[in-house]
Formats: sequence, C-alpha cells, structure tokens
Amino acid sequence: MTPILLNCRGAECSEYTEQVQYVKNPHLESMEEDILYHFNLGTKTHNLPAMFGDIKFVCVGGSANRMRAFAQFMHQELGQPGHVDDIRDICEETDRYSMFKVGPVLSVSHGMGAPSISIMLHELIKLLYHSRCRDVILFRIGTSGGIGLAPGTVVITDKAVDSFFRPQFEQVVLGKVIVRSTELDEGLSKELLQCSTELPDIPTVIANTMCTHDFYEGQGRLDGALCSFSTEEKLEYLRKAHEAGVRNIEMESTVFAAMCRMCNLKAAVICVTLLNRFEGDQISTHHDVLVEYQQRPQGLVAHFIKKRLGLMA
Ligand code: R2B
Ligand code: URA
Repeated sequence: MTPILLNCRGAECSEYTEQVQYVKNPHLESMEEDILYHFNLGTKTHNLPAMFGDIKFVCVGGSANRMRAFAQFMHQELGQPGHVDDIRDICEETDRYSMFKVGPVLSVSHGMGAPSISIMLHELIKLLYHSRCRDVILFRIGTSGGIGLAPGTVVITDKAVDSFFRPQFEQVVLGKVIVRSTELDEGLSKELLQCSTELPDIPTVIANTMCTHDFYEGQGRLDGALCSFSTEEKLEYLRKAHEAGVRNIEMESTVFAAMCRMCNLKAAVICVTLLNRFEGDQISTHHDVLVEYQQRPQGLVAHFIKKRLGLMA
C-alpha cells in the first residue's frame, strides 16, 4: 500500500500515514471547506475527526426509527455508559437522514431507493475520509421480498444484481452511462453466515439480491396503481430471477455495493425477507411479526461486531 496524504490542512498537513483512501475525487483536496449538506455537518463547522475518528462499523438502513432502534440495541450490547434515551440524532437539524453514534458504531438512515442512498453514501464516505477513519466496515441492514424462501429468512447478499440479473450498477454521468461492479466482500459474507449459526432462530442464506428502482411494477407486483403485465408473466420473471440465483428483492444493494467497492470500503448487505413473492405481493403479516423479522439483521450484525471487538463470552 502506498503512503497517502491525510486530508488535513494548514499546519497539520505534513502527516503521512499508511491508510486506505476512501474517496476517489481529486477535487476534494483543493476545497477550503466541505459542507455535508444533507447531514448538516461540515469540515469548518465541526471537528469531524474528534466526533467520528473512532468509527469502525457503519450500519445503514432505510428507516430513521429502525436505525435509532439499532443504535439503542448496540448501546445495550456494547454495555455503553449512559441511558439509551440520551442517544441523540446527530443530524436532528435536518430531516433528510438520521445518524446515531454508539462507541465505534455509526447507525445511519438512507431512505428508499438508489438516489436517496447514493446521496447519503457520498456524504457518509466523505465523512469517514474527513474524520480520518480507518478499517471501517459498512453493513446495509434492511427488508426485502423473498423469492422461494420462508418469510423471515435473512439473506446475506452474494451478488447484488440489477433487474436484468447483471452484477452491476449503471449511473448516468454527464449524459453517459457509467457501469460499476457490485461485487461484495466474500470473506465478510461468510463470516456473517458463520455468525448466524451461532444465534438461535435466525434462518440465514447467502444468495443473490436483485435491486430495482421501484417497489411495484419494477418488482413484478400486480398490486400497484399501474400494472402492465399478467400474473403468468410476473411468475415467469420471478422464476427467471430464481434461476439466476436471486432469493430476495430490494432497492439499494447495487449502488451500495458499487460505491463501497469504488471507495475501498468492505461492505455487506443483510436483508430479511418479509414475504415469499411466489405466494403474493401484499405485505399482510402482522405488525409485531414484521418488527421481529426486522430485528434479525440487527441481531446478526450486532453479534458480528461484538465478536470483532472481542466482547463475546
Ligand atoms: C426495502 O424496503 C423498502 C421498500 O419498502 C426499500 O427501501 C427496500 O430496499
Ligand atoms: N422491500 C422491498 O423492496 N420489496 C419487498 O417486497 C419488501 C420489502
């Protein structure tokens, strides 16, 4: 690994270290100030290294409430001092995203869909860079629709694929399509699968995850405001996805995988299935059951983090 200049300015700028570079943007070096607008944080207004420099694990998920609950859960699991109710939303002055810090763990919401998570990830990755974090692992924990799996099964993503079952993410940049690989860290996925075997009642598989740009027609649902296909066409598409190794469908994994890969961040996607799409489209399971399902990826990641921190009995 070649030594690189840390992102420090003025008098601090002489420091060199062995560090993996998390950003790939030459323009950042020449910026006087970087405002992370959607987090309401900035390099001049906040001492980012002091606030975030010790982060080792970042967990992202769609909903602000779920990511608050994850932070509170981690607070208990890591035996942190203070009361869970005192964990404050670092981004409380903006309602775009929520962010909670518990020791070396950051929990951040990303909203729904690729554009929303992509904006969040740009600012999160710059936050890690400005904070001089090292050896950070990112997890996306979320919900999904299952293909041929019992509801409640946790899927650790092998390949994040697009709607054509290709392991890639396409982004339009300056009117041209840029294609980025969505390969994830195989070792990390296997380590997470091992963790699942050490926990009771978390049925878990490693499989491909399909990422779509819509929840309804885009995921082959018959119950949206629009539907342009028959039941048979829907089932044929799901069967093809199944043949391609896809076992769940969600809406952020490809851009998450592509951005983490480009930025040298180890990353994993862990989503619970809420229903089996061969059996229906509506999510009609009782609320309490859904809440328990959504805790499964959280429990798995918490177990992984505790093991990595050497906190397991
Ligand atoms: C899973 O659930 C959300 C849609 O309900 C979406 O953000 C996703 O990926
Ligand atoms: N999230 C999705 O994107 N699809 C589902 O079917 C369920 C949750």
